[in-house]
Amino acid sequence: MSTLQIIGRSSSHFTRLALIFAYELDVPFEFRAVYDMTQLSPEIYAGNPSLKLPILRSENSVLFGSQNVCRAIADRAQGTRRLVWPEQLPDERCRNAHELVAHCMSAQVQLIFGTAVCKLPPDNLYFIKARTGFEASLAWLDAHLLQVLDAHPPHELSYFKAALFCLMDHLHFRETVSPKPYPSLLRFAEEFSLRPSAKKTPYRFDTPPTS
Ligand SMILES: N[C@@H](CCC(=O)N[C@@H](CS)C(=O)NCC(=O)O)C(=O)O
Repeated sequence: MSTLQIIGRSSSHFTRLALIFAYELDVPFEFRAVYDMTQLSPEIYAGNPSLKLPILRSENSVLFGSQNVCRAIADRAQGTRRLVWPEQLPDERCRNAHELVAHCMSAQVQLIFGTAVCKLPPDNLYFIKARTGFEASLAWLDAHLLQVLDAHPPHELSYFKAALFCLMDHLHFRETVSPKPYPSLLRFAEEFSLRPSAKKTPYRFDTPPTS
């Protein structure tokens, strides 16, 4: 295999984060879609035993998880674009913000997989608690966003910002909690959506080729 492969779904916010890094850093790749997330065989997920996406596959390695994938893409980049990783964010507010974005992304998966895919009752405490924590985390992020953005060191691409964009845009694509009560987050996402990497990666459901 000569080309780097990103294995994921065009409808997935974790996958989009990897795709945005690849486009921003001009790293060539081939996209391989996983069509059915109810499958239980790790081979469907490029050998990822957690049965999760995305995965980055090259000739001699397989990497699991969006942050690993983004870092490996950055390692292959030729250019000199300045990046900011979570550990380079300078204070506790920023670190909490990163944690809450990661939490919200996982809560979004929990709600979609539990209620939309598996048709479990949304009024179960398991989902009510997930939704409550999700909304409170978004409210916290909305209240602190400007300070977190201001605290970023100079950069062209921030993992935190790319992840927050993928999360916020996903709330329009798959309804779990409403994005409307969070004006700062909405404004931020609208601005990020103008980047070519965001325009190239709109959420959509992949359809298997017909033979
Ligand atoms: N920690 C992982 C989480 C990945 C994740 O939850 N991906 C979702 C797709 S957006 C998934 O695989 N969902 C299927 C499931 O939870 O069964 C990462 O950062 O990549």
